[in-house]
Amino acid sequence: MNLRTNTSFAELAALFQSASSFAVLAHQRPDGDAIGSTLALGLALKNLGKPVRFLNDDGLPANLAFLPGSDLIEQPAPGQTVEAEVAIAVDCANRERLGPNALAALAGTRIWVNIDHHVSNEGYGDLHYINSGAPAAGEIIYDLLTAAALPLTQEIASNLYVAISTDTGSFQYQSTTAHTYEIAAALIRAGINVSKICQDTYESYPLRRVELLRHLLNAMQITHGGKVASWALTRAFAESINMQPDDNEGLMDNLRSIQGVVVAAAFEELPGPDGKIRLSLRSKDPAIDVGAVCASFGGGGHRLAAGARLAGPLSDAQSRVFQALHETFS
Ligand SMILES: [Mn+2]
Repeated sequence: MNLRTNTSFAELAALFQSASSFAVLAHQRPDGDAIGSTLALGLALKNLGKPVRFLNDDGLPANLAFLPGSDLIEQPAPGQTVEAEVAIAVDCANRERLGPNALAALAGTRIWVNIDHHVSNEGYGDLHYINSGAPAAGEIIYDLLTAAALPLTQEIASNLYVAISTDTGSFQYQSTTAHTYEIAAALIRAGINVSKICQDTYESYPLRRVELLRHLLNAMQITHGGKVASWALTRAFAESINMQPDDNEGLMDNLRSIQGVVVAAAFEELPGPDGKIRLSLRSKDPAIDVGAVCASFGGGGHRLAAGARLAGPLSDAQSRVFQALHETFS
């Protein structure tokens, strides 16, 4: 719930012109939308001749290193200070998810701006622009850059294309609109190489990811009369293949692709002494609000895509979530 109203693109455009320096950052465990939006906005500000720092608390995931400008992403070290007059958070529903080192590094920042598309966004920051109808933060960044008359270079366009493509399941999810396709057309007109970008995004996976897919296909469970497909990834298996944090990104699409399945659920035993379980839920039916299910476990997200962290052990977390899904269906 946003307690205050959105700022305007005009006000943000004026801030971009008047401020002396910027930092752009996104949520921890960044995905294509987080990094693509960070880079697109940051590069546009850099092209104004302003000093820009590009931060992510978890750094750049290896699978996004093909993005133009990705070498600019810095992972702040504990205790590091980053000087910026304005910090702009993109694609991040709450302040904490920006990460402790990034937040500490930017503690001296004068103005915080929050640009996001998560319905659960708390409206943190001095100025915010939240559009929960946008399928990706990248779509808002495109609209903002256009409104601010900032040039859409090929580098910026490539980052926006990946941001939007990855958050829409390649322009397929329900949130995808005619406007989304119009933006894609504008990005193509800006000179991006779509087939190369798609190959870099969707056909350049490490073998570890295919090992995870094999595990998923062997371990998946179909429950709730065929409406729920779930996968539980154990720490033991993850360690046996030396799994990296982003290796399982998007793998649960294999669960949601099954005929009759309405909700896909992925459980992952996280590393660390507290034995937490990461839950990811995806719904194919707007009447089944997995955002609400995740919120009941202290998490959040969107109606059709959400997540939470639960106390372990794995089997307990599974039965609590299965019970909550059972109640959602009845
Ligand atoms: Mn996003």
